[in-house]
Amino acid sequence: MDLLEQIAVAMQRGDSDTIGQLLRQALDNELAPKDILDNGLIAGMNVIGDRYKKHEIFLPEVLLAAKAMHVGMDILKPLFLKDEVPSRGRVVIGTVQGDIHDIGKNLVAIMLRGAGFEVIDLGNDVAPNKFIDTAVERNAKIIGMSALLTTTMPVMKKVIEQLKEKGLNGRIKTIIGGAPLSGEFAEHIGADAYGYDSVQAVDCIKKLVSGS
Ligand code: B1M
Repeated sequence: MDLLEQIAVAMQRGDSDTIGQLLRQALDNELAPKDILDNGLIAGMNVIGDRYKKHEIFLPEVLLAAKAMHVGMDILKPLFLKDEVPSRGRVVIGTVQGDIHDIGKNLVAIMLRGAGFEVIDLGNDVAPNKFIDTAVERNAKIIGMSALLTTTMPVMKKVIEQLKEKGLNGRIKTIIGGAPLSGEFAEHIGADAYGYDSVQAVDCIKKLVSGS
């Protein structure tokens, strides 16, 4: 089994100690941080998601995997931030109301900071008006929303409707992302962009900011 596979397996076991050891070993072996993230940590988490769906594992195992993911992200985070450049603009980001899944949102925030954006992270379970009030107060041009539950996806629509009601759509652009979402859903609710993953999210936000 290669190192990335070992990382994915340790993720599935929720074994934070082994994750720490394997990640340091992978970095010593000069594996790319993005490769470790995608093909180690996220690959392992995807298996957890599938097994949870099939009722082969239960919430405690998912929680352990989430903890291991945080340990891994803490190790990789400085490596994504090292190329920091002067601010490209301000982004308000959060996981929508009713939803506490924040691993993907945190990854997007890390990548955005690494690409030179100033990120105001509102955390999870964020009410629609909190996104808008913060963006207005802090003069942010972008609101980024994450949702992992199908039941919380409609909250994104509420934010976009409230922006329209306040005459702010156009001035403040929106991007949405999260496992159950799609470009079609983004179009349906009138979001300005949809990010499939953290890398695509950064590309989309660069385009939104530059107006292209
Ligand atoms: Co829960 N959970 N969970 N969970 N969980 C899912 C989402 C689920 C699909 C599992 C399953 O059934 N297979 C399912 C949702 C089903 C549905 O809605 N149809 C589910 C459920 C049901 C629940 C609970 C309701 C369980 C319960 O209590 N009975 C509960 C909900 C609590 C709540 O939110 N109110 C719950 C709780 C939890 C934990 C707390 C245990 C934990 C979260 C810990 C945390 O986030 N701090 C957890 C986890 C870990 C998962 C799975 C297994 C993994 C999610 C994850 O972190 N993936 C998940 C299964 C799955 O998604 N397949 C599942 C890794 C992460 C890197 O990917 O978040 O998709 P992701 O982010 C990606 C992209 O989506 C994108 O970029 C990221 C990087 O590539 N992206 C964006 C994300 N946000 C973006 C924003 C952007 C752009 C791109 O622009 C702004």
